[in-house]
Amino acid sequence: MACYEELSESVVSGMRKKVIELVNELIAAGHEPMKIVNEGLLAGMGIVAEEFKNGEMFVPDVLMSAKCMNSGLEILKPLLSESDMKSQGKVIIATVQGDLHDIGKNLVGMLMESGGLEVIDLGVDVSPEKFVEAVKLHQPNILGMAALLTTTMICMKDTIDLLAKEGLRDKVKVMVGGAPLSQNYSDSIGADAFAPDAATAVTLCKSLIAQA
Ligand code: B1M
Repeated sequence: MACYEELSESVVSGMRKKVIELVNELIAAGHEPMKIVNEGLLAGMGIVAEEFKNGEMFVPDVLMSAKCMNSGLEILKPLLSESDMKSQGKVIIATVQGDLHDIGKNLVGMLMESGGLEVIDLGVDVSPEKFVEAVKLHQPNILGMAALLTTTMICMKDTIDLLAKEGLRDKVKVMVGGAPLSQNYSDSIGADAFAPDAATAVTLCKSLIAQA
């Protein structure tokens, strides 16, 4: 008989077939779909985020776990009520102009989705104008910018300045991240938060949304 612990362990281990099998077994046994999400899939991703932060798990394993979680969610989605599906907040995320690195940004986006946030990913090489246009269109709680090159970090400031020029700066919280960044740099460009890793990004997003 499948249990939540076995399901969360299978997410952590990246065993996609097992996750699908266990989710189906739990549904067939009459378990509440939202409980399967929270106590099985999300519990597993919580462990993944923590282990990744502590250097006990690496990028490919995290991606496998995220795939497992998504496969489980796909089965459960049609069974979840509208209120179950309500997102905890909306995040726009992208890599800044001139920068094509997206591995870290994708990881952050996946963990955010796993953590119950709605994520709109604009991709890579995104200009300040595109960011601002997207903020106007989607009205997110958080605008997340990633940069991996010292030469592209400055685009984050350009975007924040353009948000201010367009009267949008107080409408959205700005989070920045990427290997060359620091808390000092984030402060110097007027961002609201800097996350050194994906797990912290999720925690910070949620606390920024809760504070607003
Ligand atoms: Co590039 N590259 N690269 N590269 N590349 C770096 C960044 C570099 C440090 C390598 C080096 O020289 N040692 C260097 C930058 C030097 C600098 O600016 N000072 C560099 C360079 C120079 C270049 C090119 C210019 C090389 C060339 O063509 N001459 C070129 C630039 C292309 C461009 O962007 N215009 C280039 C190209 C590439 C590839 C295409 C080959 C490939 C990218 C593939 C891809 O992303 N799809 C690549 C890669 C893979 C790297 C390294 C090796 C790895 C980056 C990575 O994915 N790390 C990198 C060296 C390194 O970092 N050690 C390097 C793993 C990832 C999980 O970590 O992205 O830091 P990271 O994300 C973390 C955190 O930072 C944080 O959470 C993530 C998970 O914990 N985080 C956020 C990230 N985004 C966040 C957003 C948030 C919050 C947290 O909120 C919004």
